[in-house]
Formats: sequence, C-alpha cells, structure tokens
Amino acid sequence: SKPAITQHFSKPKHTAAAAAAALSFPGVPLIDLSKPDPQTQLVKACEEFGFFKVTNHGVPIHSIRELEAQAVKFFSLPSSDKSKAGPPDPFGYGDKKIGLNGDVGWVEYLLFTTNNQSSYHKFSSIFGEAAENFRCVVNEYVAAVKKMACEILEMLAEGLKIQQRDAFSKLLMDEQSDSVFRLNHYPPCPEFKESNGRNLIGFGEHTDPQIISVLRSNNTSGLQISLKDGNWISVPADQDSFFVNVGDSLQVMTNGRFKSVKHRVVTNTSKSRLSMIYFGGPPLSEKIAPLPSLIKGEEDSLYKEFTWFEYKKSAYKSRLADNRLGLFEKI
Ligand code: GA4
Repeated sequence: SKPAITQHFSKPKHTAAAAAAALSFPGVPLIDLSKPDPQTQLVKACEEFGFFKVTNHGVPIHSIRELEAQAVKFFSLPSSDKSKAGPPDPFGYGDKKIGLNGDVGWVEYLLFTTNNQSSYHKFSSIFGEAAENFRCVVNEYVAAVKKMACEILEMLAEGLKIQQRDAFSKLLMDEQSDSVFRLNHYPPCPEFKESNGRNLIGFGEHTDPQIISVLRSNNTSGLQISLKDGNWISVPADQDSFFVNVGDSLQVMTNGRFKSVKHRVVTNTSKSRLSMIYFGGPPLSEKIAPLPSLIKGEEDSLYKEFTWFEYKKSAYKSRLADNRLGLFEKI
C-alpha cells in the first residue's frame, strides 16, 4: 500500500505555462512605509493582487526575534508535550490537521485569540511560567503588528477617499475585535526530493476570512500567491519585511474592489519554515457590507448582508479551498 503521506498530501501542479507566467511577473508590490504618501500604491496593490510587502514597518526587531525564539523553542519540544497544548478548538496546538473538515498539511501550528486571555489557560496549566513568558512575547508582538495593520488600513481608507479615516481600522481597534494570531512551523520535507524534485503542500490554497492578514516568516521560502489568471507565484522569503494580504471581509467592504488573495504554502525539502501571522478581524456582531461611499445604493452591493459571526460560522463548516464568499454573493 501507498505510504500515508502520498494518500493525504496533494502535490501542487507545475506546468510550463505557469513557469512562463512566473517569469513575466514583475514581482510582489513593495511598499516602503517611511516614504511619504504610499496611499495610491497601496490601493493599487490591493486591487491588482490583494497582496504586498512592506518595509520600514516600525515593528521592533527585538519583538520579532523574541517571538521567533519562543516559537522555535516550543516547536522543538517532543510531540507528546506539544499535543498537551491541543487540540486547536479553536485555540491551541495543531498538527497536520487544519480546520474541522478533513484538510491536512505538512505543518504544525499554534492558534491564539488576541483579545481574550482565557485562550492561554491551556498553556499555563501545562507549561507554567514558561507560558506566561510566551504570552507576554506574543502580546507585545501582536500589539506592534496590529498598530502597523491599522496604519495601513487608514492609508487605504484615505486612498479610497473614504471620509472616515478609521472606517476599517476601528474594527481592529475595537475591544471586541475577533482577531487571531497564528504560528506555523513547516518541518523540512525531504521525502520526495529524489522521486520527482517537487514539494508537497504545507498549507493548502485558501483565502483568509478576516479583514487583513500580516505575515512574517524566517528566511525559508514556501509562500505562493495566486494571480488573477490562476497562475501561482512563489514569494521570495524576506525575514526583515512583512507581507500583507487582503481578507474576504475587506473585499466585501470595498464591494470587490480589493481582492482577497488566494495563497498557499509548499514545503521546503531541506529547511524548516516558521511563519507568524496576525489576522485582523471585526467584532462578531459587526455587519460586513460595502461602505456606503463605495457604492451608489444598497442595491449595488455585490453581497448579501451578513455579520462577521455568520461568516465565521459558515467558514468553519467549509473546506480550506472552498470559495467561502460564494454563499454570500448576490446572483
Ligand atoms: C484561514 C485563515 C486563518 O489561518 C484561520 C484558518 C482556520 C483554521 O486553521 O482553523 C480555517 C481557515 C482559516 C479558513 C476555513 C476554515 C477555518 C481552517 C478551515 C478549514 C485561523 C481562519 O480564521 O480561517
């Protein structure tokens, strides 16, 4: 019989056409936050790709390094210890299984809520003081990344000529903001190196349900984004920058003007990849709908009205690759 790994892990397709498309791709939009007026560039990147890279981001390097060190330490623990922090229901440690509906990837991870400290109880009861320290480091990092995410959202609102500068950012600033923080560890996956030279799926293709996601990774590549024409582009690793992507909720709030980018991670055969992602989400009771100034009237909305609670509930019933917004599109 086949080894379990070939049964459960699909391989990404590599075609000559995809390779040609990748060659002509001008590269991920790069936005230097220290330069004046990046608004226009930001809007363009969100419209074209729903994805961009930021430098001079203002997140303190020590905060990044400390979190990375904590994460490396945690993922190096024996799996019997790590599983004590699981299952991720929805917060905690997870290994290979993603979500609740049968998705798997060559990845282990930790999921945290950002506003409710009770999600750390699982850790505290098992890891004692070490968990307290982990929590502090995560909180400090999340605060800095959230600040940057809010600044970007305010520049985007300006770029879209929305009167209320905090139309998007206030949802993340809200005490009830339903945001998530995730640490992913993709162990090196040498299994198929000799057989065909291709890599396996670390995290299958999907869009993020929230408003905005901010990702930082170590120096190991693996992240790929899908272009509008369906071709996959590998994003070169850059441990000193952040990668930002538009989530489904921001696509809806801009009535489809910004694109929630489809992305995935393929494993590396020799190096392990570590990524840390902040998913900025609205309060559960928030109505997600196009901003009035971006449409002529309610009838112009491409989407049926829904709350973030409803969207999330529906997302957790879906498979990773499903088109989750499809259910909420007007016909
Ligand atoms: C994708 C974005 C975030 O990582 C996440 C993921 C969540 C999970 O891993 O539990 C989901 C996925 C994500 C979308 C659809 C559902 C839920 C796995 C899955 C199959 C934490 C999130 O909010 O949605």
